[in-house]
Amino acid sequence: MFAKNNRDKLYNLLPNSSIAIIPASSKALRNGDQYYFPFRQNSDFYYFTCIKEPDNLIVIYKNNNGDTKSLLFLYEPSEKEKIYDGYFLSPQEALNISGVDYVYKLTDFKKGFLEDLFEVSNEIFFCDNGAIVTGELKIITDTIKEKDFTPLKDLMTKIRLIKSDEEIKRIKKAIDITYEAFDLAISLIKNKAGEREIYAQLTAFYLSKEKSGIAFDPIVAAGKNAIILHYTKLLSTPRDNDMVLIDTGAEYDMYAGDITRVFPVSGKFSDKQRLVYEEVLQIQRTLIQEIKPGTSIKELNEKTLQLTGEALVKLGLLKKEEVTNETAIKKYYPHGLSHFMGLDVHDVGSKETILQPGMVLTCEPGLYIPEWEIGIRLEDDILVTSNGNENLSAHIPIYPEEVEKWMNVQ
Ligand SMILES: [Mn+2]
Repeated sequence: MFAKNNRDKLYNLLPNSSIAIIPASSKALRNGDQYYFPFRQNSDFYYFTCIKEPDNLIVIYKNNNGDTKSLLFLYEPSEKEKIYDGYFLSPQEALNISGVDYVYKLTDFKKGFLEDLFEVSNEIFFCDNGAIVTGELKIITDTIKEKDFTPLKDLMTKIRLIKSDEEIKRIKKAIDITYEAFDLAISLIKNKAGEREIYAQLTAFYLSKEKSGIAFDPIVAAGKNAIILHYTKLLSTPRDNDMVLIDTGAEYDMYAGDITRVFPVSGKFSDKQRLVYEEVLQIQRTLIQEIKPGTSIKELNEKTLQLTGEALVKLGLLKKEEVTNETAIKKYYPHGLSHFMGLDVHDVGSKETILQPGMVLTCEPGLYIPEWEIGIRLEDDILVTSNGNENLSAHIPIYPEEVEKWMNVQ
């Protein structure tokens, strides 16, 4: 069972006589009495419980003999909330979903027995991951923060970095849904849809699929808008000679996909577009091969800078003597190559993390050339394996002739 297996991973790392406290998120107020929708559970809390409802909390405990227990504290709705919002998990349902040892009411948290746990514990780990907490849950977390606690972050990172088969399955599913969304985007581009319509249709598509959602706000950028890395204005309509950059990902059962493709509106890249595209693609292909156990994102970044410098010289944008000039390169490539992905699209782990089998990261070089009004980024999702890697999004066309064919068969 997913949540139980994850708790076991934490049990293995917790010292004897310690407790770990992981709060869920609360709903985030948008304006007036309206909340941001859809609600998205805090990733760490979900990981240990499989519970997607807000305002709960889990305590994971290991005593001095190494015996372990998990205690879920469940939010109890008011009568008014029951009338307006209807569905809330019953203690039995919460027990079935999470497989924890005990379920209590959230309001029970302060009633003494936890104080006892604090007393017999040598160390309190608290998961302060920046999630929004309000009401009773905020009162509780504020109380914990007054105590002498160790952030759970380092243990959390260790555990979440290595994906289980189930997690990889979900990421693959998210990638497949994203692939379908690109099909939809192509048909919209061909029908002269604007950025906003493409964006709206992508998000609607993700939300319409079972167990699926939006991993992050899609980036849909036509022509020179693609130079803005996280373009969100969505005010343009692609012109016939433009390319459209789409950086998007579905979320499937809480796990993210994150893919970028670039499409020529006319169905055929111009010579100049193709020239830049081939350079980015070549860098991406080379760097994918470098992803394997033992290296790090930091090392991959260095290699990317080197190749990007060489590409820029080839394109005549940098002088030969600037080929290793980081500032000059960064003008056309101002971001990093990779980030880890999983429950969060930018998942736990750092540039210094040494890659190990089971880690999943993106590979996304790019070139952004304001003077040519061209922005290209190509992004795949890569699973590190014992003998190298597996490109989980290898089935989504990326070679220019494949992309042109993809656009022309639809
Ligand atoms: Mn990405």
